[in-house]
Amino acid sequence: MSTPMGFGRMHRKEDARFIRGRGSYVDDVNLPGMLYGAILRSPHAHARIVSIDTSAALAHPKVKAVITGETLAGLNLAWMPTLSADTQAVLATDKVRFQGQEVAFVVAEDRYSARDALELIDVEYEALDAVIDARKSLDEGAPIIRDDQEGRADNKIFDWGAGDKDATDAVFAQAEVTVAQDMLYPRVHPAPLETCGAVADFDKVTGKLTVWCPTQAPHAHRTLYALVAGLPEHKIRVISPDIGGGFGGKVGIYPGYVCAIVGSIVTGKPVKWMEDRSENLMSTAFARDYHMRGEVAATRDGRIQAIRVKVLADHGAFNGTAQPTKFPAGFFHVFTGSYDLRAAHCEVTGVYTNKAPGGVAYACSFRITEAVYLVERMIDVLADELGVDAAELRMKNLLRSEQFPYTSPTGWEYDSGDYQKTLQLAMDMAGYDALRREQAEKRERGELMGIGISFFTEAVGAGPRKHMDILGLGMADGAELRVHPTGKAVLRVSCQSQGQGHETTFAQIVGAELGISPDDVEVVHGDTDQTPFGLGTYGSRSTPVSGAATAMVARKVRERARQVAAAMLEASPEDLEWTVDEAGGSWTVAGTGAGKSIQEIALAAHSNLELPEGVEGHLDATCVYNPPNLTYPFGAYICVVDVDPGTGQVKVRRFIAVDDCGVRINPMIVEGQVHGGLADGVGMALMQLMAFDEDGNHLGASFMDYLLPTAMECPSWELGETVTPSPHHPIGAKGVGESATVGSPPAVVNAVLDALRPYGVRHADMPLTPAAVWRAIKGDPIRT
Ligand code: PCD
Repeated sequence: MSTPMGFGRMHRKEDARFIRGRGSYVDDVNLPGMLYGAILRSPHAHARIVSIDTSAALAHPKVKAVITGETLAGLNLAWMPTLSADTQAVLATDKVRFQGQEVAFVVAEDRYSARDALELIDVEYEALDAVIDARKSLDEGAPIIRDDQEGRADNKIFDWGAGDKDATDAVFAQAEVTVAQDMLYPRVHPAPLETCGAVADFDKVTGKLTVWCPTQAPHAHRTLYALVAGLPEHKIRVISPDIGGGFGGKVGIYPGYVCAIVGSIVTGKPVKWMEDRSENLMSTAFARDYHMRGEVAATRDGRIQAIRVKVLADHGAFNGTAQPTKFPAGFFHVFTGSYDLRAAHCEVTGVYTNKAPGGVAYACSFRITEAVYLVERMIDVLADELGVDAAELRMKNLLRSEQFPYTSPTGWEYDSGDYQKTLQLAMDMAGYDALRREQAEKRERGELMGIGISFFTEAVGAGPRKHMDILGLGMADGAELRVHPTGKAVLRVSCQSQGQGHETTFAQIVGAELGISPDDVEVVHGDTDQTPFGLGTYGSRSTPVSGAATAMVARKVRERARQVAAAMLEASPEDLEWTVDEAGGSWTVAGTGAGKSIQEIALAAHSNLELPEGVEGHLDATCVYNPPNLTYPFGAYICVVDVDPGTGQVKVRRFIAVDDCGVRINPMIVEGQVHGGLADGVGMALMQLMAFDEDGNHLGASFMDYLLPTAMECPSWELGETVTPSPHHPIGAKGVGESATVGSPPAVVNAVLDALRPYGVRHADMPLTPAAVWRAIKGDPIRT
């Protein structure tokens, strides 16, 4: 595959190392004299710590240090801030609040001795009643989980609402038809193949701390460490090496990272800590866990008028969800979906439970996945009530292209869209009418075939400084572009690839703007000493924010090149035109054909060419991009399933996904992103659940119990695209990394429930395992 000058399909530059097994992950970092850490975790979901005896562990010949909450309390590090302005115990001091919580940290000469020594630590616990079901967390007499917080008398974290309650209630009071449905978006886990870990190296001589860890947000980590530890930022270097998947689970700071740092400070040696699979599933950030009740008001002829939503959000023992602080429930605002509504209102109550903290945006811009699931299930519930086709109902109510930019009832401005076109394309690709006919014939024969649709709008690219921040840090991203004398370039960005292919697509953006080959652009990321400040990669924000910064910085370079070219051509800069052809980019004198290529200009910029007053040499530039708005990608998905009435087994036979993420930089990468997200969605809809027993024992701490989708469960995806550029993004691109994870679960669930229509089942909660489907067929759908 040849390398395009700018946008287009090209193989990923980073694959040269990945497919040869030459990637370098945190566990590949091995430093001289390095020690190994291991974490002792709580067996209880809720218990008071009576005493901790570490003497036997300390006596182990290979143990160098044992750190407890008490050690950390002495350093004022027993608690750390979370991304939502709560605190989280690094190592428990007073109580343990979920099974798997961090209690002590052993540092030893090797990994095995560190693990062995954990068994020598004697902790006396006094078990307490646990709150596992969020619906019981606010009951009178429920045990108080966060009694570390002064004056706390219950388990409520926040009440939040959006929209206009009175206007919405008024529409409901007059409505011809209303439907209501309770549903759970269950607790799931990002489960990246690479678990979390860190190598910390504190150099006593220089006072510099270097931390390697697979963080999605290296700069935010560094600032937090600086604030908490009181070290200046230039004495802290965070290096995020290659990452084996993040999916939102690697945004926050985990206790293990802090323990590795303290371990290095205490022992004077580098310390490595790597989680195992069970630790990852039990203690790092989970996602979702939203108990939702949706209501829709409509006219009898199928005009949707209003939506009303109540949510109980289970945030676990510490409120650690990564969210812009001004939006306590993240971006749940998009619960109004892609439809033309008169009024909308939602209320979200966040609560503590004795489960691992998180509420992380797993492949989801904050809480968009839950919102999209809710509204897309509700549309199907309404279609069922009205006895109309679900596609037709959507088509009738989708926003029309002339309504954009569109201000939603919750006050968000959708930048651009052409929704009917996208849904129509998906229906054409699916052969929708023929599928419905096939389904009707099969129903006659007692065969269960289902067709499920979802239409989603996301809000990605957080975010405009005036509206969004994380812990007070604004969400603008920097970019630096250095152009060598030969015209080869180095781009430095703050965002951090976890497999998305930034080294390729960001080079393509520079390539397109400067008319050079992406092969001639090196992308540097993931090292705070080498990159400008910015908030990192999550919520599909890299292309909308850092990608925009990249285009803008390249344009600055191009403008500098114009000044230099003018001096070279003895022309006035205004008379020069920028052109890009197969040979590359150049500034030429309008009408004359005389011109200089970007490479010639770069060389001249570093030469003794005399430049006019005020024109600097070199072409290097920097930029900070503050996005004016989020970008709003959207898509139409159609899923076809066959359900075995004898076993409840669901087979996803076809999946048609039409995505619109504006201009595509690298269509091949975009398709790869969509493939991954669709597989994720099939997993969540059919297989995945973080389950607990009533005492809070974790029932899914391995991949034997927590099921990941494989090629076996996935059909051959059928992808389509429409392109509606974002009007405010410099290259018209919108984010896409999470679209398919957001949009696919409702399509799969809608398809399964469509298959079960002959049994009169209106809703059943995910995951739709064979047992769950079987019970739904028997008239007893699982209500988790
Ligand atoms: N693109 C293009 N075009 C367009 C868009 C986009 O081309 N229009 C491309 C780019 O550039 C890149 C990708 O694609 O490369 C993606 O992008 P975005 O959308 O911007 O995103 P980002 O930011 O970069 O990323 C992030 C995401 C997320 S968020 C998630 S989850 C996931 C996804 O990403 N993760 C992951 N995907 C992925 N992949 C992989 N491989 N791995 C991972 O880990 Mo969160 O919030 O964190 O939850």
